[in-house]
Amino acid sequence: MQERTLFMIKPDAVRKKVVGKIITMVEHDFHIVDMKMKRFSREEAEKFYEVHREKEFFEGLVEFITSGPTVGLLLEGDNVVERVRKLVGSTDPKEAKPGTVRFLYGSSIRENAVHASDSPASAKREIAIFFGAP
Ligand code: 3AN
Repeated sequence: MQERTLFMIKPDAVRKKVVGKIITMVEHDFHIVDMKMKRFSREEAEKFYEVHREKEFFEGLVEFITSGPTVGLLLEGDNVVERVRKLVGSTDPKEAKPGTVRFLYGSSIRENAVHASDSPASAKREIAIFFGAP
């Protein structure tokens, strides 16, 4: 089934200057429909991560994601949500499989280089926050 997902390069990876390398990995396997650089406001970041609002890492996560620009890629394809999550790898880069983006470019659980939507419903919500409602 054709799906859409949000793939986002986080501020740590932008600071490391690995945006091009990461986009090359994504482009090899996926169709990029739209792409944009964006610095989140605090309000947008809190909305984006609202499912984590009660977690102890929420404040640090919001501070990190607003600390510099991100790059968002809107991807489309069959089963794209699950397939992109495989390319991204585990939340903790130390547990990520070799060859995944987080294995290659993640530094810590918080600064883990990239984000990808975890379901078609999250994708719809996150795409609206990142690219604006269609
Ligand atoms: P994923 O991005 O792998 O789906 P989630 O949705 O559990 O992970 O968490 C969202 C983001 O919150 C992660 N990408 C990571 O940056 C941050 N995060 C998750 N767990 C922790 C933690 N224990 N400490 C700090 N940050 C965390």
